[in-house]
Amino acid sequence: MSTPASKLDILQGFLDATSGHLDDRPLITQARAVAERAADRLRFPQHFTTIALAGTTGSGKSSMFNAFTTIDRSPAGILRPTTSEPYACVWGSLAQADELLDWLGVSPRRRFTRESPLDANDEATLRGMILLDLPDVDSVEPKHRVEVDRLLHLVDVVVWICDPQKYADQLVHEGYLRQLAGQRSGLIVALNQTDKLLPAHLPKVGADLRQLLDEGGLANVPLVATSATDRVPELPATKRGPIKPKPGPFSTEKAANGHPGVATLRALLEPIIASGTAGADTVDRDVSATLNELSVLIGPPGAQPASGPLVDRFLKNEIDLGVREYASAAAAELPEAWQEAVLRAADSRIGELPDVVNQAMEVVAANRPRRVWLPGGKRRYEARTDALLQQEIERVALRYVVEPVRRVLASYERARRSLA
Ligand SMILES: Nc1nc2c(ncn2[C@@H]2O[C@H](COP(=O)(O)OP(=O)(O)OP(=O)(O)O)[C@@H](O)[C@H]2O)c(=O)[nH]1
Ligand SMILES: [Mg+2]
Repeated sequence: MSTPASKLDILQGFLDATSGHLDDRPLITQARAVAERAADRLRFPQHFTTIALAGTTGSGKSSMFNAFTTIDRSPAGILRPTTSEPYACVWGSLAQADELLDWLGVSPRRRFTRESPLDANDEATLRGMILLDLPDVDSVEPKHRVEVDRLLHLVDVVVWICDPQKYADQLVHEGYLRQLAGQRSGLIVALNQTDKLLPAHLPKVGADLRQLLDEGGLANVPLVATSATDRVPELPATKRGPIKPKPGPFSTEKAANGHPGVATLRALLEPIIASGTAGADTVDRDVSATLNELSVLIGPPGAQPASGPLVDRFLKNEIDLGVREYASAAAAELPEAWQEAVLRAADSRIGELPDVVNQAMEVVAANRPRRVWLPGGKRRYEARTDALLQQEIERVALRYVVEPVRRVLASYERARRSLA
C-alpha cells in the first residue's frame, strides 16, 4: 500500500535525480516546496487537525472563530480589514501544538487553548482541532494576501467563509477554491450571515452558489449554511407530493453541541478531526497532485548516440556543428525540459573546445613516430599517425561533450525509474 510517506519518498527521489539539470523549472521549484512542507507536516503530531477559516473581508471569519471558541479572542469588527495576523485556538494541549504553531507562523500572543474542565464533555468531539482565523484574501493590504496564501498551503482543512453579498466573487472561485480543492483532502464552503437573508431567499442563494461550485469542479465540496452571530433561517417546508423534492443545496448534518448557527459546520468537522488523518490525507493529496504534474517531465527512455560522427566533425574542425548534431541526436526522444538540459550539457565546455582540439592535433604532430624508409613504410606511418590523432580527439570528445551528456541521460533514467 502506498502511504503518504512512501509517496513523498518517490517525490524526493525524483527531485534528487533531477537536481542540477532542471533546477530553473517552475514545476521543480513548486515540487520542492511541496516536498518540504509535506516532510514537515508528517513530522508534527498527527492527532492535530489544522483548520483555517479563510475568505473575503467581512465575511465573518473572526466571528466564526469566536462562535467556536465561545470566547471573543479574535476581534471582529466594522472596520475592514479587521484581522491582520492569524489567530489560533487549540482544542488540546497548547504545549504539544507549539512546534506546529511555530511552523504555521502564528505569533505566541495569538495562540489560545480551549481546554477547560467545565466544558470538557461538550468539546470532546473537537479534541485535536487547531482552528485558525486568517486575514482576508481580498485585502487592500497586500501583506494579508501573502500571509493567507502562505498559510493556505500549510493547513490540513480549509473552511471557506462567504457572505451573501460576495459569494460569487470571481477571484475567490478561480483564484482560490479550484486550486485548493486539488491540493487538499478537506475543503468546506460556508455561506455565512444567512440570518440576514429572508428564509425564502436562502435556498435560491444556496442553489446559485452550489451551481458555481459544481461548475468549477467542486461538486464534492460540501456547502453549509451558517450564521456566526445568530441562527440560520428555517428553510421553507417543501410541499409533499408524489414527486420527491430535489435535494437542497446545503449539507444538513447537525452536531449536538455548540453555537446553533455553526452546528452543521461543526458536524462536518467532527468526523474529520476524529479520524486524525487530515494532516496525512492532505499531504497525500498534495504530493499525489505534484507527482501527477511532474509526469510531463518523463517520456520514453533516452539513448546515448555513438561518438563516431562527433569525432569526425572535430577532425574536420567542425566543432560547433559536431556538438549540435550530437546534442540533437541525444535529446531527440526526450521531454522538452530534458532536451534543454542535454543541449546545455553538450554546450557546457564548447568555448574551450577549439583550443583543446588544436592542442590534441599539435601533440600528435609532435609525437609523430619516426619515419622508416622501408617498402610500404609511408602508408604504415600515416596509418599510425591517423590512429593516434583519432585516439586523442576521441578522448577530447568524450571528456568535453559525451560525458556531460551521459550524466544528464543517466539522471533522466533515474528520474524515469523513480516515477515508474
Ligand atoms: N448578521 C450577521 N453578522 C455577521 C455574521 N458574521 C459576521 N458578522 C458581522 O460582520 C462584520 C464582520 O465580521 P468579522 O468576523 O470581523 O469578519 P472577518 O471575515 O473576520 O473580517 P476581516 O478580518 O476583515 O477579514 C462584523 O460586524 C460581524 O459582527 C453573521 O453570521 N451574521
Ligand atoms: Mg477577521
